[in-house]
Amino acid sequence: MAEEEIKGPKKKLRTPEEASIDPAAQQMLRLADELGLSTAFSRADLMSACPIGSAGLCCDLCGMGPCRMTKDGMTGVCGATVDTIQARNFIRAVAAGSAAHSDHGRDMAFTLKAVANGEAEGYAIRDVAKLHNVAALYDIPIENRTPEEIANDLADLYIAQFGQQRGAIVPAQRAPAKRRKLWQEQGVIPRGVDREVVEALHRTHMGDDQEPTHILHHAVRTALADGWGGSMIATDVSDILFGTPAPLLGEANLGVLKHDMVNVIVHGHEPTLSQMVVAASQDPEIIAYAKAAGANGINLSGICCTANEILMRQGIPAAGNFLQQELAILTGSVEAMVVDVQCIMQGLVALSQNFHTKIITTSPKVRIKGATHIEFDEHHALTIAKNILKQAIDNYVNRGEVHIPSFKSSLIPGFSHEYINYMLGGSYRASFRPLNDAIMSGRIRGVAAIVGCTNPRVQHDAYHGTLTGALIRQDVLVVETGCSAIANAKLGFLLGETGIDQVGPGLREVCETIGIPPVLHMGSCVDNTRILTVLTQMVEEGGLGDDIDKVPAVGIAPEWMSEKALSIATYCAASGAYVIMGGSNPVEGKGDKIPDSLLVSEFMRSGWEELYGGKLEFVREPEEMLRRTLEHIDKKRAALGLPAYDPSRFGKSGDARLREIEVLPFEERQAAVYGRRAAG
Ligand code: XCC
Ligand code: SF4
Repeated sequence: MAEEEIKGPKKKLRTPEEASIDPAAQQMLRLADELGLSTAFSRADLMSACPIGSAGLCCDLCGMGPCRMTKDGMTGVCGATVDTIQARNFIRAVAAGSAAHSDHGRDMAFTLKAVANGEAEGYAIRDVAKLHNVAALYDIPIENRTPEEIANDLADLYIAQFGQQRGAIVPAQRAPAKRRKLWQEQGVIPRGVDREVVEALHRTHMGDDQEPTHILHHAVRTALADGWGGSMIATDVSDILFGTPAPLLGEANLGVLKHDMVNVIVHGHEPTLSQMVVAASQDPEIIAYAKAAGANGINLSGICCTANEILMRQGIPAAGNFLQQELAILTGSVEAMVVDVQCIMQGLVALSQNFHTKIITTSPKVRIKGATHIEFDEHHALTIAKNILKQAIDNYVNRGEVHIPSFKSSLIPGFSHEYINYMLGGSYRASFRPLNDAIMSGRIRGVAAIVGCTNPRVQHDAYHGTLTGALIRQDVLVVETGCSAIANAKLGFLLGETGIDQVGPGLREVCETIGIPPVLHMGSCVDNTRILTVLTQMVEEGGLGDDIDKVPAVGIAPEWMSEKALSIATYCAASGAYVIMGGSNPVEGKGDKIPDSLLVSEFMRSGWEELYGGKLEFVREPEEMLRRTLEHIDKKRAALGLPAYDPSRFGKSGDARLREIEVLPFEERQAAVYGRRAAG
């Protein structure tokens, strides 16, 4: 076959401006073009997504196939129908996502166990208060016990959640009472994390579960094992070991890379490794080693959720989000990119061969051909982290031409649910009351969580930015996690002062009063569980209904790409949230050609809404995502009997009033401030 036949007609490449709205990314994409190097952006242009597979219409679950459903009434060789195939593909993705998050949680729990028993070099229990709070949730005794004793019990309890066979995973107790009852009735409370994932795989083996709604029922259970299980455990333990995040100043974008220092990027997800690399980079011996190599020290930064983990705890800058991993290498300034698990592109290694950058894999689960492997082990973490950094320093002499974009933005990350609680009421009256009141009065119209990945099939960062900008203008408080948070950090939304003029009048009053940005960075993707906790606390505070599905809130992953995102979407919907996913649609209906292909997506919308009060929709256009978000928020407000959203009622106090007064003639200004004309 001629090459042309394999590749098909020549595809059109997007310009850097079409590919990303980020000027730093655009600059690196121009460089890639000049150097003739490929990135995920150009590869996405050349590789059009398979229209059958991307809509979930291809089944490759057995050797009689793969079977591709392209016409109405078609079935696979085994007789499987379109809707069965779509549901099976979907639950498999959810299972993989749930497995990934939960395995991360498992590793965290094992690290906690090792720390409790003095077997983990370099780690300590940083946040004893959080340890006490979490232990108390499960009646683990606290009085007269050392943190290590308590942590040991908590670690045992958490480790047991993965292999538990019967009963209910314990973190699910933390959901609102009404929600737990509903899950109980539906039979979706996970028994054990691993059990649900294994069952999802078993059910989708050839010749098993073939009723789409029955398959989706288990997809819910598998996803809940992630959100109220593995991910929640990951967040809890990360906070206990490394500290619960609180606001601090950070920076984001490729401009954080330095010309005169050894640049080391940590990329992936688990904070166990990255936190230790942070510690090692501050070690005098390592700094001296870097100086001896002619560098001004070590400059650490992060990519993907690892970036979020160390950004919100130590203020270590984020070099970028998912689609910037290759762009960082293109700068020519990165001595080592240290990766652990998830969202690591194999393309990194091929690209790095054009530069001096060393790709170092560290997880026993992840190797990439051509990368250097230095296996991480939490028992000797500090030694290993130092070894990794020394390799990076040794590589500094090999640096060639460097192109570091100058773009970077400041941000304030670190809004854990504990901090949100505290900031609203102070140490003595910490509560969600002020937030609930602001929503009830209409100052804040509602809450939107904009989360998830970036995807080269849509313009990088564009949907995150457009939606966030539009929502805060309409007085919707935005909370952020994952790569979306980094996108909005780069756009300057995560800073109090910047963009405050682009905020609706009511939300602006709240932000000015409390001193917060209109967009709150709540962490990495496992930290979407912090959003579950915030929603639960809002419910428990009162005034916004008795369950999560009553709260005027929406979750959006406008540029999603990973299976983890599908798991998150599913557990949020089952927790009562309205979830909108952009980009591609793995259960896309081809109603004109295959009417049955609408059944699965319709069930996720109306079926789940009936059962759980939450629903999942795939929407391609950001304008439509925005419209549905506002419509949903207003509908929920009305159902609670809250006043309809009316921005004209707010914005007359605080800084806005000050700005009005500032321009008045002196005497009127005095009158406005003191309520009378100045004497004399
Ligand atoms: Fe990966 Fe978590 Fe997606 Fe970013 S947002 S591309 S999953 S790093 Ni989670
Ligand atoms: Fe085809 Fe059925 Fe095998 Fe799937 S399980 S590949 S539909 S024969």
